[in-house]
Amino acid sequence: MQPHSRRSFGKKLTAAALAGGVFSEGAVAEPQHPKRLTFPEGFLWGCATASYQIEGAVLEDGRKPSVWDTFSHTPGKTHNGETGDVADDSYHRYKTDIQLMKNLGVKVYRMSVAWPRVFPDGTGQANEKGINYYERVVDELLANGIDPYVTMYHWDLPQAQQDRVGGWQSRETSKAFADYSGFVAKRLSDRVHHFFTTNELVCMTDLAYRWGQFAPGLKLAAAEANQVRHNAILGHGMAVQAIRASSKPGTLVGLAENATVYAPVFEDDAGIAAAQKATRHGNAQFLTAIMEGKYVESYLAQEGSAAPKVEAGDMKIIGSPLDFVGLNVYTPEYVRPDDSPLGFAVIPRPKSFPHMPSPWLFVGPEVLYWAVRNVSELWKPTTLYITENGCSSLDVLTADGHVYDTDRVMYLRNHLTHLHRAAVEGYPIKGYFLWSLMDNFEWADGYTNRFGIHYVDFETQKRTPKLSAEFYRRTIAANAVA
Ligand code: PNW
Repeated sequence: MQPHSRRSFGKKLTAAALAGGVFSEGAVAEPQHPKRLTFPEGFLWGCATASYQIEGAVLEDGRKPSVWDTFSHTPGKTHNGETGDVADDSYHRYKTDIQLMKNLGVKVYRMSVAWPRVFPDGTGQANEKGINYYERVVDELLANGIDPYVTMYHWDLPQAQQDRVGGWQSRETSKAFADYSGFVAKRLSDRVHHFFTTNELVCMTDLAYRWGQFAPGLKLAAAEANQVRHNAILGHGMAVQAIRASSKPGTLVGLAENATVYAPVFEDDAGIAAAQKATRHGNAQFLTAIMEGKYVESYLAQEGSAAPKVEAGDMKIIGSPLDFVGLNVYTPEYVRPDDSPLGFAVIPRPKSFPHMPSPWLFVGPEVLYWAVRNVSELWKPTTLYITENGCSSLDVLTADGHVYDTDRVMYLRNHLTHLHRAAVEGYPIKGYFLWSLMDNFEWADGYTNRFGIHYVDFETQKRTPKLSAEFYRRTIAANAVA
């Protein structure tokens, strides 16, 4: 290779970008890079989305409202009153969206099923047209060589279920969720081999029923909110059993959980032990209870008289063995060992800690390594997936029709570098689902915070691959950080 002056190198790059070279779909000469960060053979690269965030078509084919329809239509709940009424219109454009993935070379896709399409009233009569839609999506994915991984609950609870029994405030909802999940598994498990029960327990319980930020927007007291948490993990366990009971042999079940990730500020034995203690205690109400089939003492002591009421047999259901654990990973907490009874202290975040436009999305790429390592060492799951990772960015479509999201490329490269470390150290991490395939309805933030690697013009529904899509395409092609 000829040596370049800084200036001529810069010029060349710009010229290539303007000629479309950076985004070209044709063959790209891959540099032979002897020190590439190569992933284990067969590592699965995918993208993730969720029903209410992309589908739109909220009144079509028998779908009835979910709590998110009601919430987003309530003044003051979402940015500018934005809703998922249309979103990415993926209900009609799913074939286009599957082609976006085919162009990337992804082998797996994490999607969710909208409960109110399948059981518009939460329970009772199934809606054939609703389940038929997911059958069409699954068939189209398979025809394009993409394996669907299906989430049963990505927060679109049927409004009727909320109205009838108070949603997750009642164990009636845990039971209804299991029935719905069993039905979906029965209909799809001839073609879908991986199911996730719940997505992000803290968001579907605390954010929705305790802090009022997500649908249904309630602000319950601690004891009632802890019962919501309990009903949610019970629903997860019941769904695991229902899916197993009604699916074809070989169907695998897990969940997609955004457990709080604790990274040791210093990586020595004491720091690593502190991170594990923090992981177990800090996730006691969700992942720890699920992995251990019990509430750890420190959680029960902390909650005191507000601790959840547990019926006989609940913890066994909650602890139903899983085939894999999915982790949604965004942001770390830093810990150090100390002499307190818990044995660790969380270090307060300094004001200047860098974050992406979503104010909660602090950038600490080692989060991916510690997510995998802490969970692996504590509970020894046989298979882990990263079921979400990615970032928001203030993307701008330039006059030349491109989105130069070098900030997202930076974010992804650094996170994948740390995931690579976990993979080569032998932890059982088998795949990565990037959040998200395309810009979509970002819950209470509406359409402001874009998480996609494809830019979506929400007026025209045009999808444009961002620079990060090309980064991901190259990463997948090389099975190495691009
Ligand atoms: C996850 N927080 O949500 C969800 O699973 C996705 O649906 C979502 O679009 C994505 O991450 C990006 O936000 C979260 O406030 C929402 O800490 C909020 C938080 C975390 C995750």
